[in-house]
Amino acid sequence: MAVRVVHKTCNLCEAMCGLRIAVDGDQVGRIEGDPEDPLSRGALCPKAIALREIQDDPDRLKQPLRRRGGDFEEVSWEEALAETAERLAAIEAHHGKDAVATYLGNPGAHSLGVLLALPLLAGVIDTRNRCSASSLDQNPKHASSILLFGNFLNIPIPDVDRTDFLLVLGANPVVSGGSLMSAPGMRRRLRALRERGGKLVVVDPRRSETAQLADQHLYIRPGMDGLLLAALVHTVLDEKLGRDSAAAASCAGRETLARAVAPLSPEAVETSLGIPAGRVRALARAFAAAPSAVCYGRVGTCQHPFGTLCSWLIDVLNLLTGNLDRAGGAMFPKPTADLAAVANWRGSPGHMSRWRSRVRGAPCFNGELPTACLAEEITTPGPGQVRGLLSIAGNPVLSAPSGAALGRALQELEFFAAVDFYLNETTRHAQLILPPSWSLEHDSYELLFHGFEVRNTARYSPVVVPPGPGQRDDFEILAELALRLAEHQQTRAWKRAALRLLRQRSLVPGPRRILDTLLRLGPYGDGFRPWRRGLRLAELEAHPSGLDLGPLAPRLAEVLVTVGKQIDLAPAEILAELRRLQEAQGNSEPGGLVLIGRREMRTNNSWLHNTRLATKGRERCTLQVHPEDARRLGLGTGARVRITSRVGALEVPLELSSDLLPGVVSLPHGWGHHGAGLRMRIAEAHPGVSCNDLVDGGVLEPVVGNAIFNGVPVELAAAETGESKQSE
Ligand SMILES: Nc1nc2c(c(=O)[nH]1)N[C@H]1C(S)=C(S)[C@@H](COP(=O)(O)OP(=O)(O)OC[C@H]3O[C@@H](n4cnc5c(=O)[nH]c(N)nc54)[C@H](O)[C@@H]3O)O[C@H]1N2
Ligand SMILES: Nc1nc2c(c(=O)[nH]1)N[C@H]1C(S)=C(S)[C@@H](COP(=O)(O)OP(=O)(O)OC[C@H]3O[C@@H](n4cnc5c(=O)[nH]c(N)nc54)[C@H](O)[C@@H]3O)O[C@H]1N2
Ligand code: SF4
Ligand SMILES: [Mo]
Repeated sequence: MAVRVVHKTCNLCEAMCGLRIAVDGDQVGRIEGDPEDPLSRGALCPKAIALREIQDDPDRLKQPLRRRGGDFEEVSWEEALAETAERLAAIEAHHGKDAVATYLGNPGAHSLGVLLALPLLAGVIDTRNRCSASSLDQNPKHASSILLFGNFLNIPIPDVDRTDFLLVLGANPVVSGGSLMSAPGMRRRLRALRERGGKLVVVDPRRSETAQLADQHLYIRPGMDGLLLAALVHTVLDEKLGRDSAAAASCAGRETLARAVAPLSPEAVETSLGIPAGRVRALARAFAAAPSAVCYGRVGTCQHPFGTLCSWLIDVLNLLTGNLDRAGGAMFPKPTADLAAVANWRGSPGHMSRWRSRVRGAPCFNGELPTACLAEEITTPGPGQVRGLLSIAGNPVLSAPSGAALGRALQELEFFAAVDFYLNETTRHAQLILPPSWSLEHDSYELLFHGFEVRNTARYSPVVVPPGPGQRDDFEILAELALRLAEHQQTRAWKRAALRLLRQRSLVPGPRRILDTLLRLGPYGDGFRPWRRGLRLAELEAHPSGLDLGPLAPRLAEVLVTVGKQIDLAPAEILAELRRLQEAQGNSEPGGLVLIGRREMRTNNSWLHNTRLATKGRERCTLQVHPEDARRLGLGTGARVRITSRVGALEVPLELSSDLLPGVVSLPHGWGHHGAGLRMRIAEAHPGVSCNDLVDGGVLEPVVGNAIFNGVPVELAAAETGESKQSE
């Protein structure tokens, strides 16, 4: 059979590289970057190969599994779906709505099927115990957008291709591919920035791969970014470095903000921050004076004790210097399917914490329970106790703080179903696993991430290889579950019958129809007016390399949905955080060792480890320690070290690295493939340890309840044994 080439957007990370995949029959062959993709222009990273490895992975589940004793048995889809709906409905009926929790993991945000089925599911699983990877990741960014612009999805994105000055805090886009800044080929883009005379400044406790490309790298002690950002904003206000702009004209509360940051001048914070005041002032002046500039912060400033404050100060620094909503600054993309507009239309543009968690009273931001609270909500008796869980595309046992404790809590659930194609550290605790087809086996569109890209583009991906017999995609599984749950909840016979008919006749529109509708109703669509030309799915299909919709253009006036279209520079939440920052500065103790994370090119959170790509060659799950610290502690090269935090202890191989700020050690997350009953043979042979067994889930960022993964106080000692060890 002739080899076909199928165009596909890589869905592994937010870079959304356009790929060309050679297919011979059902066999996936060569994978290369698509030079005609308007966003990625041929860029890709080594992880693209993993698409093929996962396609061919014999450990990937294709048939539902049901727990039987200590093992699993294959069951039919009918049995699996019927039982899942029945058990979840029974828990809800007996113990109330909040007794069922849900967890949505990161790949769900890349899955068209998951995203389109979520509103259906949310309609039937009406619980306060809804969790997701967002509270491990970007909720502080959403909070900043709610506070400033009124909608959690309108996030200003660095216009990296046109800026003259990029200030990066707590992100390593050269390796991560960029996040809330879809910008494939970041290395090339940053080189282009410097070639056109622009400047790159990186603030990071580690000389990261991005810092290595920078004009200036400022080392920062983890958790100190609030001080730096407040001092920058202070300097801009104090020295009147701001610039007029339409955005600045919409602001209220400037004087209150100036008063709130007054005690946080570069001079006042110098000792705690560890960066000379003169350098901070010089940075503020250079940033403000650049023809265009943009400050960008990601997980390093979100998984942070002051995550919301940092994210907000970053947006405000851009705003005050006239860099919000203008070319080369921070801009709002205009996606084909405008989910922010849909959220406005549905009356759900996002909200700050409206209630607190049952057990510890943590803030539940934007309708979600912090994932770090899930374990205690399962194990603590009382009204509202979680007894059932539906997890979709997530592996929180490895990805959430105090992951080992969550693993133990999952065993106490009355019922747990997971929609996932791996039998991993989380799903092994489920009673039922419902495996969806893999990304290459269904069509796709990055519904969410086109809203966060550095250029407006759109690319639809068709099926690359057909799914095997009986396989179902995420949408089919979740929509069916939603309908079955609705049937159980219905007390009227005729409504139950109507729902059954809908389900049995497959009358619910599928992802293609819904996507087409979203496109037609979106900013480039025909609005269903026959006399108008406009974007439809058919047009995307006619452009397999994607459509170029042009560079980002100003649209603040259009996206702003705050009262009176005003931007409040002094919201109560932020003023309180500035006071807390000031107090924390007074109490800051001179540091012992602290732990930070690390992402590496060949891994993606916890779930690419069952590939040769992620596991061949040198060991990646190592603890990096600065040579000075190692010498002081008497730890030699090649040694194994015991690392202890307040909540756990691990033994790991040591790797010396002078890229770290002394006093900071680094361990990647997503490893730790130990435990009975896993079905990931390659990962199990290269298990590593889970750094989240050291991260303390008891301490959360107070505004949105985000997890704090970095800056964990730890102690090191020579290991007692020769093997990587992890408590179960
Ligand atoms: N210490 C530390 N911990 C962290 C982080 C950190 O920086 N440091 N980062 C955090 C961040 S940013 C994130 S986003 C989270 C990620 O946390 P999670 O999303 O909970 O974890 P993942 O490892 O991404 O697991 C994804 C799961 O989805 C499954 N999957 C993959 N594709 C699909 C699909 O198409 N459909 C379905 N149904 N399932 C699929 C995989 O098999 C895997 O089990 O981790 C967080 N944890
Ligand atoms: N290869 C690979 N790519 C990925 C992923 C992956 O696991 N592997 N995960 C994907 C996901 S889910 C996400 S959310 C994105 C994240 O993408 P990024 O936000 O770029 O994430 P990281 O690469 O972890 O970069 C965070 C940086 O913050 C630094 N840091 C840690 N603590 C602090 C601090 O207190 N202050 C400052 N200023 N810096 C600090 C770290 O040293 C690190 O360099 O990456 C995505 N892409
Ligand atoms: S950077 Fe790598 S993982 Fe991310 S989309 Fe591109 S090819 Fe895929
Ligand atoms: Mo993430």
